[in-house]
Amino acid sequence: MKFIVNNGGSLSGNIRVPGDKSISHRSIMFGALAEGVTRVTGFLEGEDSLNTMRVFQAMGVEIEGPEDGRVVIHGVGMRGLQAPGRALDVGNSGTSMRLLAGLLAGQEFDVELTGDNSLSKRPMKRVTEPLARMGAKVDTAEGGRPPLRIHGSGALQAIQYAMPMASAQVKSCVLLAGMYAQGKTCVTEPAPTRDHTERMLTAFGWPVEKNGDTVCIEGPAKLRACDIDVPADISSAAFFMVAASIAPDSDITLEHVGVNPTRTGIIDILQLMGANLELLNPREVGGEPVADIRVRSAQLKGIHVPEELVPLAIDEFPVLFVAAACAEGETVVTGAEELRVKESDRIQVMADGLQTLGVDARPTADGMVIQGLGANGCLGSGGVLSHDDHRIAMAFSMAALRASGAIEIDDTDNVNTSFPGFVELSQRAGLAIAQA
Ligand code: SPQ
Repeated sequence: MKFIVNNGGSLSGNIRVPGDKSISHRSIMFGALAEGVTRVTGFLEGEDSLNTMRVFQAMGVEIEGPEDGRVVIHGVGMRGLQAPGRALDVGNSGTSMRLLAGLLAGQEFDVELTGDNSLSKRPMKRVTEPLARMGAKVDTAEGGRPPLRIHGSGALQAIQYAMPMASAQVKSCVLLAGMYAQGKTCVTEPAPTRDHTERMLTAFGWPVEKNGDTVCIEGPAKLRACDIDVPADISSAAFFMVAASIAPDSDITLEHVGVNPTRTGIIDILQLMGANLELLNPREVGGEPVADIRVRSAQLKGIHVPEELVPLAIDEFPVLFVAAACAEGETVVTGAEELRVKESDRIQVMADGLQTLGVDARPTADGMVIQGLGANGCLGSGGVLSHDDHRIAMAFSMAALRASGAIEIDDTDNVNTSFPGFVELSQRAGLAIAQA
């Protein structure tokens, strides 16, 4: 599959992007281990969260749906999972593999986790190392890559873990393993990262202690089923925030977006660049803050992105680089080396694509320096490669709004991992996009 996006256009109307991927994964994990029936609405029916769902079905959990975002999970309790009898394939999903590694290390059976080509290149030592300290035995392929072979022992030791990098997946992995350890497991993070795991543990009735940059849980305990309303994914909404900012005469409202403060770096960064964003009707839904976001066109300016905002916007950098290319002046991103180990090397791949479109984008070890084209500037046209990375494909789709001709993006199947219906919703919003 490829996208062909004709240049020009503006965005308008009200749209709701699909459910939050991070929250959808966690709703299945906690719902499966809880006692009782968990009802989820707004579930992301994308390949990544569906893979998490299939994994638990393979371990004997009855899950109904998804149907229009509704999922019903019949929890089996902390000790109710069954050995799957085959390797568990999580496809492209780093979140599934890293969180499941922690959760499965606490089981009494052996299990193998595999993934697709892209996931098989991603680093897993970051989770196997703390798990080994907890007494888990996890084998990896060479260089700490997938597949992971997890030898269940059922008995883990609680640890105090200081994470070497700001990663919500590592933090969540250790906390999930900590549910199966005797005593207090604590994780300290070098910078705040998304806290959906902590919020959901609390919603399911497991006490969570938060002290500055350290979060602790104590095992053993039980999870009690609850209802979860998944808000629209701010990482998916981000494409339209940038699109409406860079395309002239745009005025769009993104409905029911999750605005958890550990995820709103994109809003802060765009506002520093001069974007016209308004948060309307703020409310709280099932322990997560939600708002409608109105975005109107604005002349963006280049900035040095504050490093403390980087982990709070980590998945939004592909599209932020597009915003920087349309801004007036220079944008500098530093402290973002984690971008190199996502579904693709998001620094190199974005720099290559932007250069193909005539932008002066210079990759650095931990970020990028981009010379913006300014108010009257136009990106070039032609073919760019997504390297099978959903966020790269969607970011370059938005670039066409300010290009001199059509942009063609190769290998776009992967967009279904996080944003099913992307083409149709983008067309409705005003993008001249087709797939072939
Ligand atoms: O699940 P996956 O493939 O790792 O997805 C990505 C994405 O762009 O959708 C990253 F490539 O999101 C991660 C995110 O980057 C989802 C996530 C989570 O749900 O806990 C945390 C972040 O990863 P990390 O490594 O910073 O913890």
